[in-house]
This record gives sequence, C-alpha cells and structure tokens, in this order.
Amino acid sequence: MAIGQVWTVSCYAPQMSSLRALARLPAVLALGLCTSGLACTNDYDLLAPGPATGSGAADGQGGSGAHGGGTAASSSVAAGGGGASTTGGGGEGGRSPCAPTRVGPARAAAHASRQPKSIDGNLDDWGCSEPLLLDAASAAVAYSAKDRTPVVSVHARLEWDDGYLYFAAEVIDPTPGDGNDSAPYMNDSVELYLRGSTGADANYSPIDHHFIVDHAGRKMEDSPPLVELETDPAGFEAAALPWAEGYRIEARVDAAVLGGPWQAGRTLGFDLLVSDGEAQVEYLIWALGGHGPCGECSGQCCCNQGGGAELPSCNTLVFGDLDLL
Ligand SMILES: [Ca+2]
Ligand SMILES: [Ca+2]
Repeated sequence: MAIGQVWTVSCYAPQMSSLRALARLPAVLALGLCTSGLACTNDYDLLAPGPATGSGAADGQGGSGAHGGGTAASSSVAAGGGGASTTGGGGEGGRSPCAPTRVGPARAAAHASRQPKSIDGNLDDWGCSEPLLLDAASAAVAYSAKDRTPVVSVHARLEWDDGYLYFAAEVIDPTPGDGNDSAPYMNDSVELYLRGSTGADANYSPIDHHFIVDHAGRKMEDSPPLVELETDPAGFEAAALPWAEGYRIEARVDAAVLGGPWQAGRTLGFDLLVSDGEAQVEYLIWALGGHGPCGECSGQCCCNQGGGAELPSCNTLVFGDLDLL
C-alpha cells in the first residue's frame, strides 16, 4: 500500500512508484484444517458476535455493512464482514472441510494449539478452529487495477502456544504464480500484520511486525523503520505448497518477537492481505479500522494522512483484533 497513494473509484491504475511503495506496505496471514480425531468448529466456543453491521458469515450468509470503516472507503472497497462460503470437500488436494466463520468485523480468534506443527505447508497438523474468510465480499479493501472484482480469496486459521503464534492459509487463486525472487510482495502472496504492543501510536515498534510470504514460500519482513525488506526475518518461519485451487501457506512467529509469551485472554493486533498478480494489481485487506489520535508518527508512518493512504503497512492502528482463546 503506497504511502500517500490516493484510492478513488476511478483510481484503478496507480503509478508504478505507488505500486512499489504499495507492495512494501501490506503483508499476510492464515489458518488450518480439520484432521481426523480433532473436532471442528462446534468444539470451540465462538466469540460473541460483533456489531450488527458487517456480521453474518457465521451462519454462512453474506454480510453487509462496514468492515473496519477505514479511510480507503473511496477506493474499490467492498464493505461487509460476511460472505462465508462452505468449503466442503477436503481430502488430498481438496479444499479444507472447515467452513469459514466470522466472529465479528475486524475481529479474529486464535485457539490454543492442540498438536505440534511442522512448518512445511502441509496443514494436516492443524485443527479446525474458526477459519477466517477473506474474500472480495468481506474485505475492508478490495482493490483491482484491472477494474474488476478480485477473484482471489483466503481461508485462514490461527493458533498459539507458549512459544509461537501459528498461522495457515488456503489461498484460492486460479493463477498462482509470478516469479520475482527478490520481492515476494510483487508475486501472488499473503501478508501478515501483527501488533504485540499495547498503547500503539501507529509506528511499528520492535514487537510489531509485517511479514510477507509468497506462493512459493519466499518470505520477507518489512516493518520500517526498524526492519526493511528483510528476507530472513528474525522469529519467523514459513513454507508454502501448491494445492488444487491455488496454494497453501503455513507459518509461525516466535512469541518473543511479539512481546510474548501470552496467556489466554490476550488480544493482539492483526491484519491480513492477499495479493493476486504481478506487482499487486489486485489485493484484499481484511481490516482497516478507524482509530483515535495518531500521536507521534514519523518516518514511513502514514497515520492520519487520509485519502486512502492509511494502510496496515504504515499504520499499526488500523489493524483488527486477534483474541487468544
Ligand atoms: Ca504443517
Ligand atoms: Ca494469481
């Protein structure tokens, strides 16, 4: 997300310089699957539903209303917190049988991990806790330089234990690809935004991070000013594998780099972006929330720049919430 980029309905062709900056700002995230012996969503207590606006995915119906209410509302924003689809199927190469649910606009849940996980892109070692859906209908921002509705979508899941926050994603992308070895954000990719700090002032602190993983498992962190375009991020492991409908990503973040270890009941800041096509010609952002005064905002911080310029890559205050259950 370009710092200073203005999104309007007619702004489907941002300048390349903006795209470059735009690509540096977003980052991703994800979740897991049902496995034999593990109960699915009914085994977990859902969070209380969010405000009336934007809810609806928990029952499999498309939601409506504001999702996040961010400043990019003048872009090709699809507001709404719902739009869940039943994944069904499962099995080798098939889609996860975990139906995406929604716990509230810009609010996600991570359950305690029930089994060890190998960070290899195979999601058989995941439970089925509350998959999060990110698609064009539910995204806070749905951007397309092609003047169309983005077709990519993500079913993501989060879990945690004393040592790590885990995420897995099934990315439904009919055209997984692009081959920029040095800049994974320019490829089909997912970006994960995590805020461990409390009392955030919009700047990325040492325990706030923006990680990027592409369809081939290339990874990067871009959390300026402390970390910029780092291809071997500290405390971050990730892998990707192709699957029938796109690609899967599995990752874990050391609790220590997010201010952990934690206890159940802690809430982290969280956001997710999925990019489809070379140079981020299309992307979805899960949350883009409103916020209070920005306080000290320096460097590449974009707090209160307005005009759609406030994005999770340059303002940690627009993240949604991730409850550790
Ligand atoms: Ca695995
Ligand atoms: Ca693609």
